[in-house]
Amino acid sequence: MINLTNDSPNIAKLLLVGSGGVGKTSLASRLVGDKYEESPMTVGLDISTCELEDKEDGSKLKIVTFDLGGQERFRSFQKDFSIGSKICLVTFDLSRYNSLLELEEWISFIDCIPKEGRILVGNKSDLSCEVSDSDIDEISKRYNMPWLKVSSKTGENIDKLEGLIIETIKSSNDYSTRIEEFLT
Ligand SMILES: Nc1nc2c(ncn2[C@@H]2O[C@H](COP(=O)(O)OP(=O)(O)OP(=O)(O)O)[C@@H](O)[C@H]2O)c(=O)[nH]1
Ligand SMILES: [Mg+2]
Repeated sequence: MINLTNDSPNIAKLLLVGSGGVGKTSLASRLVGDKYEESPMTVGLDISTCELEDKEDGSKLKIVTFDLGGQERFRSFQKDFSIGSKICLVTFDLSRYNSLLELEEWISFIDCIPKEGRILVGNKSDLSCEVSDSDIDEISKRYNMPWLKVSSKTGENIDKLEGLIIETIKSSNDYSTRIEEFLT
């Protein structure tokens, strides 16, 4: 286990993947600035940074979010940006069943990310759900990912997601990556 101190230089790269419109950029805004605002479709990639606090010991963890545009036409150059991530939010839209099925493709895409660093996130829990808990459970078991239902709009379960992100990163043996390595 890694002991994170308040002046820890450690940075974790967090990748957000999932189909277009599932709410990845909205989720990143919640994590980064605890806010919800309409954002245009992501053209390829958005990068932002934030600090998450470990509620257990008060230590801070710097996170660089790599939010990939969900549209197919960006896929050819996005692969390089996913390299070096130790954690990935595999995101779908709870109000759109197809977005869960489309995760197959995204899971192949993130084959370079350690299996223990993947979290399945169902977004838009404030809307009426097309996806049942047993549907999510099936995917979760198939790919061995923990799962959470959240709403970027209302903020529901975002604190739980932050806790899970910190826990996942802290239990990884090698999560520190120099920022220059992200951008090469
Ligand atoms: N009701 C509701 N709407 C949401 C939520 N999160 C995002 N949205 C809406 O869903 C739409 C798409 O959100 P984005 O965050 O842009 O989706 P994205 O996954 O980043 O889309 P791409 O950049 O095209 O891949 C926007 O109109 C958001 O306002 C949520 O939790 N609840
Ligand atoms: Mg986006």
